[in-house]
Amino acid sequence: MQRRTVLHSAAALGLFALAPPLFAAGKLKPGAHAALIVVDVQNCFIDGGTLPVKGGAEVVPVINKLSTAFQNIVVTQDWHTQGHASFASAHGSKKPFDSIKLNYGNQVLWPDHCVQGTDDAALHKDLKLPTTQLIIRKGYNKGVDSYSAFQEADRKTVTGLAGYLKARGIKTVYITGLATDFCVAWTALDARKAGFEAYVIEDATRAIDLNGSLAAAWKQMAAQGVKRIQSGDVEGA
Ligand code: VGL
Ligand code: ZN
Repeated sequence: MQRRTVLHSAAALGLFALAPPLFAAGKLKPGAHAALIVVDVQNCFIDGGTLPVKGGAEVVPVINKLSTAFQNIVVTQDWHTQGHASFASAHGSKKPFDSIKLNYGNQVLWPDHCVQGTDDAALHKDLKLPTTQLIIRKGYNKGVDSYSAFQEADRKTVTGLAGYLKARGIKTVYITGLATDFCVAWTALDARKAGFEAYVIEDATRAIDLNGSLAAAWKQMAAQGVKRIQSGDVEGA
C-alpha cells in the first residue's frame, strides 16, 4: 500500500485521535520519583538585590509553569550570616569578585548578599510554588560557603538533602534557578555524586558568568552526566 493510501485509511478510521500522546512520547514525564529543585530564586539575585544575576527575574514564569508538572518540589535559599566568609567585606581590602584562599580551598568573594531574615534573602514575590514540600537553606555556617544544596564548600558537611530525597524514593532531580554557573551547577554535580539522575533546565536558569565560569560549568556538568534540557522538553510544562 502506498503511504498516501495508509494516511487516508488512517484518517477514515479516525486514528489521528491517537496522535497527540504519540507525539508527546518524546517528552520527559517527571513522576513520583522525580523532584524539581528551585535554586535561590531570591531577591538578592534579581535586579534591585545585592548580587543581581542578569535576567534573573525571567526564570520566575518559566519555573512557575514547570512546577505544575511535578509531584515533588524542593526550594533552596542562600542564607548567610552577617559577616559571612564569602563576603568581600569580611576580608579587609578585598573587593567583590576577587578570590581568596580559605582553609577549605579557593573562594570567590561576593558583595554582602542573602543575609538571614532580610527582604533581600526572601524568595521572589512572583514565585508561585504552593506545592513545595521542603525549603532548604544553605550557607548559614559563617566560615564556609555552600553553593550546592547538598554539600558545603568544605566538601564534607552535608545539608541533609540527599538523605531527604533518598528517604522519599526520589531518583531524578530537575534543577532550575540561579545562578547556572554557581549554585545550580554545584547542586547538579553533587546530585550526580549522590547517585541521582540530574537534569538542568537551561531556560529556567540564568548565569553570573565570571571569567568564563558559565562555559566551564556546562563542560563539567556534561562530563559528570548532567543532562542539559529546555523547559519545553518536560511534558505539561
Ligand atoms: C550564589 C554566589 C554566591 C548562587 C550564591 O546562588 O549561585 N552565587 N552565593
Ligand atoms: Zn551566597
